[in-house]
Amino acid sequence: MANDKAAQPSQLLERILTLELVRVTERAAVAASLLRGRGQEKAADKAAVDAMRRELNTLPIDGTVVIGEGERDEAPMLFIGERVGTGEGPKVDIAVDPLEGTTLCAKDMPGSIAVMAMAEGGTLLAAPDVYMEKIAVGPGYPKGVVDLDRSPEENIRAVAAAKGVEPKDITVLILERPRHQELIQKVRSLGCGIRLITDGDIMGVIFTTMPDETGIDLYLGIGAAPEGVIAAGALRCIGGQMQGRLILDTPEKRERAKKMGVTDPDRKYDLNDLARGDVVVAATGVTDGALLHGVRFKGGHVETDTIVYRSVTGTVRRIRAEHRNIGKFHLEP
Ligand code: VTB
Repeated sequence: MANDKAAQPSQLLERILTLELVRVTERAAVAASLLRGRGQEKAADKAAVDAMRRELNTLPIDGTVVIGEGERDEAPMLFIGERVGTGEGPKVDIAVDPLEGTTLCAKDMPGSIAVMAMAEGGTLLAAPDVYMEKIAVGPGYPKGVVDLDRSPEENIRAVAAAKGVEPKDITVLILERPRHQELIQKVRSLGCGIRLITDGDIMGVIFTTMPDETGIDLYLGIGAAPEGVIAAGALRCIGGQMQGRLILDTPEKRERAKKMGVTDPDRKYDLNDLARGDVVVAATGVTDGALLHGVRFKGGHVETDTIVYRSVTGTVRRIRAEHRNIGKFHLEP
C-alpha cells in the first residue's frame, strides 16, 4: 500500500498501461479465435497480428518491437525494430507473439494464446528467431538449483532434493519433438513423469510457477528463442529461475545473431539477462487451456480470459471480460 501511494509517475503510467495491454491481447485472441479449428495456421496468425498491431498503435507509448513476427524483410507487420504506439509516452520494448501455438489454434487444441510483454526500453534481449535451450523452475527454490551446464539428471536430482521428494516424484514438461528423444530417455531413467506438449512453451515455462495447480516442476528442452524471452518476462513477475542459450549452429545464424547484438554465441543467459527491467506480460486464451479459457461467443457478448503479470509489484491479475461492444473487434462479417 505504502509503495502504491509513493508510486512514481512512470509507475503510475505503467499501472494504467497494464490494463491497456490486456486490451491488446484480448483483441488478438478474439480475432484468432474466429479461425479456431479451420486448419489455417497462417490466416489465424495474420488475424491476430493485424488486431494486435492496430490496438498497440493506439497506446500512448514510444514502443519498439524487440521480439516480433520476424525480421523486417520477412514480416510486413510487427517486425523486429518496428515502432509502435502513438510515440507520445514512455520508451518501451515490446515483445509479441500474437498467436502462440498457431497449430493448436488451427486444430482447435488446448493451449493457444495471444501474448505480449512490455518492458522498459532496452531491457529485453533482442533474440533472433533461432532455437534456444531452456531450463526453468518456479519460485521457492534456492538460487542456482538448476543450471544448463549440468545434466538433466543432475538438475532433476537437485530440484527433488530442494523440494524434499524423490526424483521420481518430479514432473518435467518437454516439447514433443524428435530432437528431445535422448532428453526424454534420460528423464525417464529417473522415473520422472513427463508432460509432453505439442506446442506452446511459453505456457510450459509459466506452468512451473504453479506446480500445485499444473503438476509441473521443471521445464527442459529446446524451443524457440523469442518465446524464451517472453516466458522470462512472465517469470520475472512471478518468481522462479530460468536460463537460456541460443543455438547458433550455422555461420548464417551466428551472423544474424551478431547483427542483433549477440557478441558471445555460446552465452548462457540468466533470467535477468533475458528480461532485466520492469516488465508487464499479458496473455489471453484463444483455445481452452489449463490456465486460461478460450474466447467464448455468447448470445450478445464475447467473453475473454486474460492473465496479466507485473514485475514492479509481482501482482498477477486474472481478467475475465464480457465484451458487449462487439464492433470494437473489427470482425469480418
Ligand atoms: C516452441 C513453441 C511454439 O515452436 O517454441 C516451438 O512454443 C519450437 O519450435 O509454440 P519447433 O516447432 O520448430 O520445434 C512452436 O511450437 C511454434 O511456434
